[in-house]
Amino acid sequence: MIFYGDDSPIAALATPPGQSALAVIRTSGKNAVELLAERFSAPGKLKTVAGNTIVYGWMLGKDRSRLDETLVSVYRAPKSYTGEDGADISCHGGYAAVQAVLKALHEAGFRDALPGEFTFRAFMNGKLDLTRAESVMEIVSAKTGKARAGAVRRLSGDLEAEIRAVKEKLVRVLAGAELFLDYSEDEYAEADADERSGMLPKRELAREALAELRELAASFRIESLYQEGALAVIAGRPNAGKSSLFNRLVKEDRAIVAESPGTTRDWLEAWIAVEGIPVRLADTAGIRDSSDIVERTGVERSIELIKRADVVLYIVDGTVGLVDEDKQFLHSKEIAGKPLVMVWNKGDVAREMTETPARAERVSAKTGEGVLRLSARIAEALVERNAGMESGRIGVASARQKALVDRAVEQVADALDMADKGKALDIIAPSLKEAVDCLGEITGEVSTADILEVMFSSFCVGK
Ligand SMILES: Nc1nc2c(ncn2[C@@H]2O[C@H](COP(=O)(O)OP(=O)(O)OP(=O)(O)O)[C@@H](O)[C@H]2O)c(=O)[nH]1
Ligand SMILES: [Mg+2]
Repeated sequence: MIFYGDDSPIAALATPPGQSALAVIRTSGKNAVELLAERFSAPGKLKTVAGNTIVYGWMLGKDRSRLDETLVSVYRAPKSYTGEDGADISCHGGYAAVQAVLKALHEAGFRDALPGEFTFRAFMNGKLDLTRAESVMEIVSAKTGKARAGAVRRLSGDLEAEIRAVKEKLVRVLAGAELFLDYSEDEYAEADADERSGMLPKRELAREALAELRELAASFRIESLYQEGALAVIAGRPNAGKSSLFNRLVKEDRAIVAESPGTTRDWLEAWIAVEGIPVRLADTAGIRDSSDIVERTGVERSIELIKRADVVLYIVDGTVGLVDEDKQFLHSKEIAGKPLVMVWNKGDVAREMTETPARAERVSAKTGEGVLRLSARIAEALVERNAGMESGRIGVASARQKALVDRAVEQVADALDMADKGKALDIIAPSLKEAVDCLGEITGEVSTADILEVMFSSFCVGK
């Protein structure tokens, strides 16, 4: 059984397996450089160079035969990602080359790294707090520039600083309260009458902290919008031009377009980036009553998909205008309360726009006219739905962080509520203490082995 948290020498491929020009194999741990030197063509050099130095040489087999030509970046504790001694081996990116080097490392005494074990060690050695450790995986999986930018801010410590600042406020409130708890009765009698009646000193500071915590909790939805993305479903009557618009937005001829209504049956999907938001765009079968069993099944599936959508793009054929079937559907329960973007399509030949249930965008899937404006509308609808964060502020990004912020909000709100009701300080203080602990858990000052293991095991190997 292998556990996180020792300092044994570990190795892992940090780049995707497969054929590529180069691959990077990472190592870290006790005596990592010395062990590596046993299978390196220039062992003396490797063992004596200063940290952050690159050494050229060959990785060698058991029989000293050459396995692959490499460049080895040597790191010395504590100046490394993990805070330990280690080396990154840049070798050739073929399957056999990588396997040969890994085998040599195993023979030299390295074991395979567990998922996230490098970052785990970095955390344990005080190189990163937990918010920054989590942001490492966010960067690895970021699908758009905005998602990456948010993750980079967290990696740079912006969220850590924000959490620490709120925590600091609560600690000051708590310190004030504990001072009062320590007072003898005489001293208490002399205490400021205002404070005494309030029972909880520095209550304004607690309120400030609560407001900031609430803002942080609300920021989660917008952050996860950029990290996880959203589902946008194209709907409308047959022949409105849904598939044409899908192709236009995907920038590829994916969906079949035809003059006959009822062309699309199975729905299609593709990921696109809309103003930095990863959007899963789905093209569906045109909605109408049909006697054709295949088409009818397609329509049922469209409706199922619409129910799950984060935003619906409802396409109207601008050469026909809004007809009863459109109106019926737009007032149906499937679409009620959903963010809706109306599209007046076939703008190149369409008639004047008439009244629609929501402001419509006039576009032409054929010429591309109006499509940029449409993208902006889609982004707007998604952001509005997830609003709650002042722009420019950094948000919480993981469900773990969100749950802890929520608990802190609850505890501080409880504490303030009790204070307002004139409850004694010794009853109020534990709630504040719990809130402080929650915030400490977000950054990892307070943490248990279980939590860490669950968190890091979701990382990829080699990170
Ligand atoms: N002039 C013009 N024709 C368009 C435009 N968009 C779509 N069309 C035409 O309208 C017809 C139907 O287009 P589709 O994209 O297949 O329509 P759909 O909504 O996917 O239809 P179903 O899959 O049957 O529900 C095709 O002949 C397209 O060439 C447009 O912006 N301008
Ligand atoms: Mg279609």
